Amino acid sequence: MTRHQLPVVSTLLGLGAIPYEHPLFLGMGGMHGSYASNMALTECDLLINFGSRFDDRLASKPDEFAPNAKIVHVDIDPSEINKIIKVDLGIVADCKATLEALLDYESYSIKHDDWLAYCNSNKEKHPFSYSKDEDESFSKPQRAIEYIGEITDGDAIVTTDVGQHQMWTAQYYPFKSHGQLVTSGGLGTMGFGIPAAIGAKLASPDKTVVSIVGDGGFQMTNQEMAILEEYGLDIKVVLINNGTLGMVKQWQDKFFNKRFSHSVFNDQPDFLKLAEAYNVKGFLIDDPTQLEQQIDAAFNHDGPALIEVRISPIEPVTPMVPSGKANHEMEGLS
Ligand SMILES: Cc1ncc(C[n+]2csc(CCOP(=O)(O)OP(=O)(O)O)c2C)c(N)n1
Repeated sequence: MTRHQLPVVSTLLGLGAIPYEHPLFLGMGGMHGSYASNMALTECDLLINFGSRFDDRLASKPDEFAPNAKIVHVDIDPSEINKIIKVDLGIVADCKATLEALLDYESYSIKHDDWLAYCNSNKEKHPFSYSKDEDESFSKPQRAIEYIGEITDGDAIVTTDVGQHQMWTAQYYPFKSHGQLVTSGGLGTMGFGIPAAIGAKLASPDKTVVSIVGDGGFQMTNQEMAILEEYGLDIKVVLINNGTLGMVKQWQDKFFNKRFSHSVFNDQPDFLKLAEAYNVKGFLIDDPTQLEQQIDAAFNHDGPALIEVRISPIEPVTPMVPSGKANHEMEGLS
């Protein structure tokens, strides 16, 4: 990418393949992707897809996906080629080998300074951003994740459940290398975060392992906290508590006439007591002014911790390409 100065858009599962801070990285594309990524997908004249399957979160409206582009699709699985997007060139191959082979094209050169400048200007035009709550009674999930990114220097292994917190993690944690984000992608496995973090910590005991989970998903596998004590695993579980099945509620709000069916928890257990029962130290963040301080305390604690971050039940993930719309039809841009 660097040699040919090609801007890069990532899918959820590809995050980290190129560091967030890399000047050629435009961000995640698709439904909750960045403006710069979605405009690049929409306006590029050559798109080379390495190993992603054009799923409905990236190509919500296949007929209008990358409408101006010649499309090349490199994938190890022949059944992926021409499955969702008809491509101009399909290459059934190992992506790494294909990328290495491309390095041989020393003499290949294209001039696209204007295109690069345009892509970069889009990064500045609409970066991911969030506003402060007007009454300031809730913490911002984006800030919590951004801050965890700062104190872990973007170097932690981060696992998630499924939902809004997963998308905020994708948007705000500054991943540096591939494999750092462990999330279930298209399988949409709620409750994946803590078990995945256990596996990650056992495999990489020297890494900081953070599990960012929703209050819905947490209630599916929180009993796995027993393993943290049993195996002495220092994992920080960050529970983004909006008192709702947030992603479902966001869709009900936007597309289903605000019929909040079965998506709001009227009662919740005391999550900190639950953690205590498993000998996991609990930290409650119910005052946004204490956010950084409490996160510091939890990360400085020698042992597993549950950090419950209380956020607004109506905080949406933005921007958003509504289901069935083309990528340039993002809503909620800052
Ligand atoms: C087992 C399972 N049931 C239902 C869903 C559909 N689903 C996707 S996101 C979501 C809400 C998740 O809520 P929560 O864990 O609180 O996370 P939030 O969206 O609030 O961050 C649901 C129910 C799913 N992916 N998996």
